[in-house]
Amino acid sequence: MKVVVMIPCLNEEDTLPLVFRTMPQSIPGVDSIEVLVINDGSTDRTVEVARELGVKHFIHHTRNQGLAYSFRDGLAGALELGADIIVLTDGDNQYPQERIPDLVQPILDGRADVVIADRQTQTIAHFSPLKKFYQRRGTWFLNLIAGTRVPDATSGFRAFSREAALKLNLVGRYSFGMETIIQSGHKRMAIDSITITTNPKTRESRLIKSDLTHVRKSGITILRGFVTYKAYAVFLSLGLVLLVVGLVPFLLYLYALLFASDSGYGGRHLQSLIVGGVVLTASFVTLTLGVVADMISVNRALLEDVLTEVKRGRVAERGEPVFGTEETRTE
Ligand SMILES: Nc1nc2c(ncn2[C@@H]2O[C@H](COP(=O)(O)OP(=O)(O)O)[C@@H](O)[C@H]2O)c(=O)[nH]1
Ligand SMILES: [Mg+2]
Repeated sequence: MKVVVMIPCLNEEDTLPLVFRTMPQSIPGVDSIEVLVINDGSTDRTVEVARELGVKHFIHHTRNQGLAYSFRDGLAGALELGADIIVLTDGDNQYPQERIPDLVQPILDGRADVVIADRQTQTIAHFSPLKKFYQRRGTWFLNLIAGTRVPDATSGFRAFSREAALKLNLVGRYSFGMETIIQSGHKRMAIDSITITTNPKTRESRLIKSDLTHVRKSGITILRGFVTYKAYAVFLSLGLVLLVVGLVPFLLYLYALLFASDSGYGGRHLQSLIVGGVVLTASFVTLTLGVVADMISVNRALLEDVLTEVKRGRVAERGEPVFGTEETRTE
């Protein structure tokens, strides 16, 4: 059983040594712990510092790619290293690395595919009341859409089973944290959480420039995830609403045409006919789009399956044990 701890780093020379100070040397039930640093175009001594700290595995981005791509590349890299469990932590020593054994335990026990640490944001002193509010509402909304019960949706202290890492296919450039939850929820992975206390702040968050931008971008991620996985439901409900709205004036016109004696072929209700016709057309287009979206989502599901198998094959080629050792495969 191998645990790979991945640390995406953008200029973390000062704080990386602190991260290693609390890194566990051994975990019961785990044979080896390896660290993978994703150097996201750092311009300081991050890489040298990491080497001095004994890091052997690196992924280098020649130019800054952002945290989402760093995470995506880190997952792929960790799989290639033969990880059974992949842990994500920050390079700014925000998270208590000494809790990694607790974080991976639900996966070791076979109870979870994904474990997300709950920072108990309502108790974090340096979070403003507004940030706490967004945090609570955002997490609530995300859970609603993803069908999950994650207490802290934006926490960056997480563990993934190999199977989860194989199945996650991330496309967004922002909020990979939320995107992973939406996908995990949709793919019916078991998500667990443990409560942690974060370390005192070492520096300002570089990711979250302003609360409002964060809310806007997270909102887009959530909506996009919803439309991606629930496209049919979105278009179908919209189409049905439009159908009902369009039918009312249309039927009014029909009624006038058929039964009102003075209407002159319903002439006085021509507006109803126009409005009804336009709305009914919109409804028809929306329903058709729903069918197309549904077909695209079938395609997406197939492509994702292929991608997962390609990744699995690549990991297997390396001579590492593929997920699904004999015992798990027969379960
Ligand atoms: N801000 C930022 N962090 C990055 C980037 N690429 C990798 N990281 C790393 O991602 C982690 C999270 O960044 P941080 O600023 O602490 O964000 P926060 O913890 O979500 O407030 C840190 O370890 C960074 O070094 C990037 O493009 N921008
Ligand atoms: Mg941080």
